[in-house]
Amino acid sequence: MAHAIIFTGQAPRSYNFDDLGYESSYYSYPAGAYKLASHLRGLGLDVLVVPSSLNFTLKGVKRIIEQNSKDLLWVGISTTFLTTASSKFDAYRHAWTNSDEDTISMDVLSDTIQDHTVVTELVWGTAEIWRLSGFLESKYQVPLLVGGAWVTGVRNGNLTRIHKNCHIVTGYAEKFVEEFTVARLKNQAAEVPYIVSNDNYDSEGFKQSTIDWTAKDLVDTSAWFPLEVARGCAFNCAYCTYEHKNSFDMFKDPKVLRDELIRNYEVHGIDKYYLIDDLYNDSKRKVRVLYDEVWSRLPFKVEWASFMRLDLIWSDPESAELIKASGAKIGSFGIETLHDRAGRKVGKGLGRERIIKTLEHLKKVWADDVLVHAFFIAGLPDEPRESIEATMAWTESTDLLYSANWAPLWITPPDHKTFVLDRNMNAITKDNDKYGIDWVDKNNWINPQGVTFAEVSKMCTDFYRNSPHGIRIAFTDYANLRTAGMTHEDIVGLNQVTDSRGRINSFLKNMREKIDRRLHLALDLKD
Ligand code: B12
Ligand code: SF4
Repeated sequence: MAHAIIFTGQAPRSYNFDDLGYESSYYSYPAGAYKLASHLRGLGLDVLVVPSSLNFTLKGVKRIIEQNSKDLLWVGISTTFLTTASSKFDAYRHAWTNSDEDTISMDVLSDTIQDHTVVTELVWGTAEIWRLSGFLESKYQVPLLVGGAWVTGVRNGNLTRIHKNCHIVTGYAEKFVEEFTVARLKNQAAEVPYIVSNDNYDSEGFKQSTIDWTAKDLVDTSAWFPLEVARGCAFNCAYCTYEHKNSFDMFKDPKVLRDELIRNYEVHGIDKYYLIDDLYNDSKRKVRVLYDEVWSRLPFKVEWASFMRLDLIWSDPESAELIKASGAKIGSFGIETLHDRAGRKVGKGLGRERIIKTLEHLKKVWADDVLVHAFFIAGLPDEPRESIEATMAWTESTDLLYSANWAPLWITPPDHKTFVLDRNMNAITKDNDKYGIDWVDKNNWINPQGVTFAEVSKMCTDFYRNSPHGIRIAFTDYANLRTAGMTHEDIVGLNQVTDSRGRINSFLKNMREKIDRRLHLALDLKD
């Protein structure tokens, strides 16, 4: 039985714009669905979260619902990572609807892997959501709730039709699902609109909240788990599309966090995490409070991976030592550019000289114990093509970085503005004139330096294709590789071996087996 069933998962994602490593992301446990489940379980309700959902056909989805349909009040889909940039959905969607099997093979799913950079669609799109809504209405008289980052940022989830039995829920949703579920339990469900704009960003509630894993969540302690540490980011970068930037002091109560870590360890043996925190080191105080009151006071050792910001290491050099002592194994830093003027213009004003000095400081303090991964953006206003090329070459050759990712600058095209919400557009999108942006055609911008989106997209793709090592490991990729069985030293060593792709692939075979095992366990879940 279950009062609610939430389907979640992650769409295929490549490390490298080829097929390398796409399986690894399927095995994650996306935080959003488990967070809602914990919240409802705290009220005594029974919630089933189904991971790796894209691997189930319609038949498999119906089987899981049927087995757990006693007391069912609603079914949900968590869209946070169910998007992909692919244009090749046909084989997948045909198999999803028509297959006699419960699961979809990894090979069919891998065809939906992103083949360009513009994400516009959910893998379970209008037709699949419509079909599921109709099925739930006729068979169980329960609604389908579609929530998560995609529908929060994109008007109506970019779905062309919304079934009357489907409600799109935007924003953080703990409070909404509580009220909705309790009302349905008491048979009091009032009229709920198709689109629930659910903006109750409840900072006090968040600070006291946890994700409490249960056996039903198919916890595999070889995996790295999400740990929500903070919500929101204190900065306001001009290229950023995240709706909760400019929010301060949003990290969890240290005692609550410490108790959560201890419970996870004592009950399940979980000791490896990727932090759900847009910026772990966004204040001096936070790094110290979390070290003093959480990490240094655990009776066991924890390892973690997170986003971080380099200018805050510059202004607080001592924090590097504290972050290492807290358990960090890799930090992903948004450096974006080494071009001083371009950096200043978008809110990354550290500048080339200080960036290099700070990286040297990290090299000294962290050595190979904590890896430095960096994100770069190609095509920032004010940066000439030659400067982008020189920095790309530098990212290949420097030993100050373990790995680097390059992405083209994203500016929402004019004809996407009908479906992207205002708060999810970055400052450059909102004021093309201020940044000197023109549109060559509907998907291709040109900046004052004559650099175009098409050109930088190709530069980024070539960067991946031509890389001698072919690995681009950001903090969650690191977590995935550790889940696949690689040690920290194996990952450090990838930069020294000639066939790093082959080496990664040999470990990713383990991932396929893990996914298969978990799919079968999920298919059999019932009370
Ligand atoms: C961690 C993270 C990653 C990790 C994922 C690791 C993992 N498996 O968990 C990595 C680095 C791999 C990643 C990749 C990408 N990410 Co990311 N990522 C995040 C980040 C920082 C945290 C996500 C998270 O777990 N949040 C915490 C949970 C609790 O929040 P939540 O999922 O939103 O859930 C709440 C609500 O949405 C709602 N809700 C969620 N599910 C449901 C279901 C129902 C039924 C209901 C009612 C409500 C509901 O209730 C929840 C609790 O309040 C967010 C930014 C952020 N702070 O949220 C970006 C974010 C989700 N990522 C984003 C993007 C764009 C991407 C990429 C596409 C980037 C790229 N171009 O490659 C890829 C996705 C590729 C793919 N298909 O998987 C965007 C999504 C924008 C959008 N509109 O969809 C975000 C929001 C950042 C941004 N720019 O604004 N990401
Ligand atoms: S890019 Fe990162 S640091 Fe800048 S506002 Fe967005 S989340 Fe914050």
